[in-house]
Amino acid sequence: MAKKTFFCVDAHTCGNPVRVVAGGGPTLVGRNMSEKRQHFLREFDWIRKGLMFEPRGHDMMSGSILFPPHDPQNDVAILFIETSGCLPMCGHGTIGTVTIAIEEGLVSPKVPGRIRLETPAGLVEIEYKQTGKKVEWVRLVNVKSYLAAENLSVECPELGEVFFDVAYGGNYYAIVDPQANFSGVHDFTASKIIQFSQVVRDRINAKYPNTFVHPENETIRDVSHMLWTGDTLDPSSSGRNAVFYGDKAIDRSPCGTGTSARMAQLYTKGKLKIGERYIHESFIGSKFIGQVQKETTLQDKKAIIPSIQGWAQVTGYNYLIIDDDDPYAHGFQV
Ligand code: PYC
Repeated sequence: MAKKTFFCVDAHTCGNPVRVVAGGGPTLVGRNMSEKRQHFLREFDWIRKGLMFEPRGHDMMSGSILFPPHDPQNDVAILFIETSGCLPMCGHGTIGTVTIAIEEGLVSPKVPGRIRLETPAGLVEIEYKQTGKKVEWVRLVNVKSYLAAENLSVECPELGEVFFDVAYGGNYYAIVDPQANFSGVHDFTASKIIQFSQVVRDRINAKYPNTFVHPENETIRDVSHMLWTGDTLDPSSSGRNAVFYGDKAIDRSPCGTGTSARMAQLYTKGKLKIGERYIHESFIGSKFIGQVQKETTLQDKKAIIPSIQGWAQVTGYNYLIIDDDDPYAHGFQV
């Protein structure tokens, strides 16, 4: 019989959960966070399942584990854990983790107000504003993001032929804009979007195998997320989305990697300029401020460096137990 205890600090970023494992995490082997992510998936995925799925978590649960940096110039390294797996990069997870790490004293940045964060997808540079104990906002400069494909289609029950673009912002997103058979997220419930997304994402990956592979890291591959767009709730916002991830989740935040992918798509199509702010609304109406920092290249592809700004709120402390005697030690999904 084995019983493992994890000390977790919980928060939400603009409504979406973030659970940072501050005690009880594993020791991982690897020269960088991409290699450590592979080690975690091989040997420690039970920790993710136990802490993210019911009965300790839920469909939207998402979190992280912090590690020492591999390059002494950097402050900290991160592994993202989620119901969907271990993401290469997670924007809302970064904003929530930085808020927790600073407010709870888990990280001491070399330069106050700035953090150099090693993620499995690459280095992410962060700025944050702290007043007293409270972190008011976090802005991250994300990994290179690019439009990978335009105007592809698959068939979806009820909707018929659905057209989409694919863009990378730390994960690969199929972006579905309003079109003949889809009027926009404003006309659909979250459960309808989940129902469509489950089928559409499977069909995309079956129809376009080995197509969406990161040019510099082949462990990052395939469409993992769907981003459906539509009319904003607040007329001053630039766009609204419903981002589907895992098997049943709609992001409650505007989604950092999704906003990065969206800005890469719009920039490449000439619909967004360098320096222009992109206020992105989530399905529940919470907002991130996105911006295209500059144009760059990713091998032979036109790419952007996006930044994302948002806020998070700590919600509690949790000692969670994963006991081998518990039939649901490693979680379940219904
Ligand atoms: O903010 O990048 C993000 C994210 C990915 C999945 C859920 N949120």
